[in-house]
Amino acid sequence: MADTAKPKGGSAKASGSKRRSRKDTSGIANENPDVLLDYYRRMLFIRRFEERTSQAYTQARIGGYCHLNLGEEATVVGLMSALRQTDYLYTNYRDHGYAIEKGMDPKRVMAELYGRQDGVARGWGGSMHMYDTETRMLGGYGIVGGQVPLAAGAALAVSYRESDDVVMCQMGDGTTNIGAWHETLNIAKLWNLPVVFVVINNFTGMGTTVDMSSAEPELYKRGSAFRIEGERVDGRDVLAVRDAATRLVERAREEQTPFLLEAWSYRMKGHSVVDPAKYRTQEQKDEARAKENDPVAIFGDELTKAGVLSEEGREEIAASVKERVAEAADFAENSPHPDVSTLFDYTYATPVPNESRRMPADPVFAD
Ligand SMILES: Cc1ncc(C[n+]2csc(CCOP(=O)(O)OP(=O)(O)O)c2C)c(N)n1
Repeated sequence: MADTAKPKGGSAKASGSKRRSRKDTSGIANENPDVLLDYYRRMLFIRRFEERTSQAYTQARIGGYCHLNLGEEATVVGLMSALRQTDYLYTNYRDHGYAIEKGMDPKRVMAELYGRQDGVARGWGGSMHMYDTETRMLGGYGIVGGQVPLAAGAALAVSYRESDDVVMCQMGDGTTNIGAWHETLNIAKLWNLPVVFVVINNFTGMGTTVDMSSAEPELYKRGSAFRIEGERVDGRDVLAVRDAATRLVERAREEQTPFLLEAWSYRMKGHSVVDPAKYRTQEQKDEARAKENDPVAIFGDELTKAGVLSEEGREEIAASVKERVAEAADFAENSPHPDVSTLFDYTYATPVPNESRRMPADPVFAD
């Protein structure tokens, strides 16, 4: 069981981390510069996409619950770089970056956020329910832990069909205290299912810290009750996440058995767009937004220092990302609202009249 980075208990302090040293850019020197720039571009895209989402939400263009990947960009890009296109992905409601990274068109992801007809789920799912069978992003779940047994089910199907695909199941730290999490890990190991459970430890489930809620705050060890090997990685470091995830995904594929990866990073803002995070002290807020904890800034600076990214190149990437995000927002803005008559389509197996005056408990079908 590896411990490659070490947050102190459940607090937002991350001292003692054995992260790849930022002064040492030798790791970067061995990488293909185009790949590195691609990671940087993708991380910055998620950052700007989420900022735009937050803005659109405050302008009431987006409704419902809305959770952002701000501060988790390196984890999202690192994890998705470890998957093959045919591998499956399940996530919690903090899913926008994952949907884009798994291959969904950002324009259609934004349209989904706006609740419009061209959205990936025709505007009916919204922020928490990005879903697309083509790219094998199988959701986007609002119930904490809801995705965990489903991911095991998909892994059972994969193994039953003797395919060599792997299922990745993303979740937050709070999810590890949901009953279904324990049941699923048990059966996943018992039945040797090719699934990698990934816990994004941002130190809090809403406002409850890990050490307030987990008897074993070293979350990657929690699979040991089921003999599932775990690793912990610094989720601010895109290369470290990619390497750890690749290692476990490939082992799951080869050995046909589950693994557990914990990636820790800071949630830059509140739990959701509307949460002012009053439960955090000013010091904790500053720490969560500090430049040295910002995965996008860290990586950009590393690339600049290693001579991979010039100031000019940085500006160019920033401009093209800005343009693509604006395009996504324009696309969403111009997409029509779904027609009210389609409200119950795909909801029930049998036709249900869209009777807006029908009250709860009124019979669905008239005699
Ligand atoms: C079964 C269930 N209980 C409670 C909630 C309310 N709730 C929504 S998000 C959340 C916190 C989950 O935290 P975590 O798993 O750490 O994920 P994060 O938000 O940090 O990504 C809670 C309790 C819910 N959606 N589902």
